Amino acid sequence: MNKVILVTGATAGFGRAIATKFAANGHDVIITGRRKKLLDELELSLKDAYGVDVLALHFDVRNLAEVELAIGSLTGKWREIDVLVNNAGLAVGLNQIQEGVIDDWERMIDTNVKGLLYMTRLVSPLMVQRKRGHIINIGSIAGKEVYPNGTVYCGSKFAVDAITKGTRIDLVEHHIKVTQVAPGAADTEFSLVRFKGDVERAGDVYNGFTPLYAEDVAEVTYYVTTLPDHVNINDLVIMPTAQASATNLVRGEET
Ligand code: NDP
Ligand code: 8X3
Repeated sequence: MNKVILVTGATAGFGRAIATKFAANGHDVIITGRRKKLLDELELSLKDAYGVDVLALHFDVRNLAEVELAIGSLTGKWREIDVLVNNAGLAVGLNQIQEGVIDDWERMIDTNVKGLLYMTRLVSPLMVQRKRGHIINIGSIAGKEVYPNGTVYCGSKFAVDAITKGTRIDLVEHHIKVTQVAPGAADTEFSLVRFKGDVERAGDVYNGFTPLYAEDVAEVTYYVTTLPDHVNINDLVIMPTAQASATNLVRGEET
């Protein structure tokens, strides 16, 4: 049966790969993000390659009015969202707390925590009405372990961990699955964003080991939606083989 999947942050990285994976398996996708040109290109390429229906919604998850407008604009089958993937997120900066940049903190907390909450608040009632649905929050190993200079990013992802657990408790009586997918180091635009466009510094993050790729995360995100109705994966941590924990990464050998 084909489903309707809404993926936030589909213009790059995991979100783009997740939308592609679902479309490749015949599902209709709602793709969202701030970069309209990339969204429009993805819409065309998914329709063309897989013949599925694609709806591109251009908004910033930090802006409640924009989120309300976007979800409020859905009609017909697009309101019957089977899977919400709360993926939009970012790290900005890498500093000790006493030197932290307040604007960086606000971007992370507003996107990773409040944006995810806005989306969940607006989409979950549609699922409750239908007594079906699956919410997948993209957390991080940074939501399981704190690492140096990552206080606020880690704090935002610990919040995603807690919000995922609470959401599951709230929605269990409505037969709605809630899953967290928590990846380790993955080569996407993530580090370029964290280091504010510094290509060299971003590239160094992935030197000397084989990181996760967006397609790896898309694979497991898709997998958790393929299980029988009575089975839910609560929490899935996916790491590069070369990475044992947030701070324990073996470099020097490509695996
Ligand atoms: P990318 O930077 O490649 O992609 C991030 C996506 O989020 C983009 O599509 C971007 O779209 C979207 N986004 C960011 N801010 C907003 C916003 N305010 N409103 C709407 N969309 C937004 O990073 P990843 O794919 O790596 O990251 C995806 C998620 O995975 C994030 O939550 C991140 O924290 C998490 N993660 C990443 C890991 C990694 O190592 N890469 C590991 C673990 C978790 P646009 O700019 O067009 O708005
Ligand atoms: C993103 C990966 O290494 O910053 O969540 O935790 S890391």
